[in-house]
This record gives sequence, C-alpha cells and structure tokens, in this order.
Amino acid sequence: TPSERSFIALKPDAIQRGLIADIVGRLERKGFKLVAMKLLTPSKELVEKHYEDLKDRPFYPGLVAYMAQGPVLAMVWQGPGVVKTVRQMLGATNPAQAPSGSIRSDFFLVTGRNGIHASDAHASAEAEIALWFKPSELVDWKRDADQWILS
Ligand code: YYY
Ligand code: MG
Repeated sequence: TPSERSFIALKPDAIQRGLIADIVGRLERKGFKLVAMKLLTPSKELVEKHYEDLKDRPFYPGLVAYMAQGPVLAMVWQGPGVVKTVRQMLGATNPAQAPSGSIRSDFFLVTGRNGIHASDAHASAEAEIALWFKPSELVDWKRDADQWILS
C-alpha cells in the first residue's frame, strides 16, 4: 500500500563517519517519503528491546553496546513496497556479501559495523516504529511531488 512504512536507523558508525547525507540521500532520491527523523543516543533498554529476537546470540552484548554508544539517526520512511525495497537497497547483513551498489556494500566492510538498520517485515516495521517514536512524532504532510512519484 502507498502508506506502507518502515523503520530505518543509521547506526553509530555511520554517524561517526559522516555518512548521513549519502545514505539518507539514497532513500530520499528513490522517492520514499520521510515521515519522522530524530538523532538520539538510545538507552541500553531501548536497544535491547529493538534486538530482543537476537538476545540468545553470542554477538548480542557487543551489538547492544555498539548501538547504545549512539548517536543513532532513527527514521520512518513511507511508500509502496518500502519495507522490501529498502532491505534490497541495504543488501545482506554482511557487507562482504551485499551486492555492489547496495548501501552496505558501498559504505561498510563487516557485519558488526554495517551502519544501517531497516525493518524486515510489515509487522516488525510497525512494532519498531512504536518502540522508537511517539505517535505525535510522526509528521502527517502532503508532498506536492507525489503526483510525479506515485500514481
Ligand atoms: O536485519 P539485519 O540487520 O540485516 O540482520 P539481523 O540478523 O537482524 O541482525 C541484526 C544486527 O546484528 C546486524 O545488522 C548486525 C548484527 N549481527 C552481528 O553482529 N553478527 C551476526 N553474526 C549477525 C548479526
Ligand atoms: Mg534484522
């Protein structure tokens, strides 16, 4: 649906390396609509909840520590097929296995510093949006360019 949404976050390595504009620019140029964006240092509790499904994996403590250092650029993007398309734009979890031209391939080297998160399904997207944002932080706006992007 055109109002499909995904939760996308730039991880602390992407912020530290000054990659915000390059990465956000790709999402913006594709035609997706930005609905929310905030820079924050997430609490350990927030990161633990975000990655709850991975809590039994050996890399979980390191993953939580890396993310909780912050800052993280948390975003909500909207558009038809946004969840699946943004996952494709990211490429594989391991940048070494991501297709060239994908974000993880073009900017990152290793799984533990892969720079960007994107929801992997509609249900997880809605859960992650609710975890990271208050409803009042989602901006309801009409984009005039939609007539040239959507039909
Ligand atoms: O959704 P995605 O980020 O592509 O991968 P997940 O399997 O959900 O893992 C989340 C996050 O955990 C991944 O982006 C890096 C980290 N991670 C890791 O450090 N080592 C692994 N073997 C697998 C994942
Ligand atoms: Mg994931």
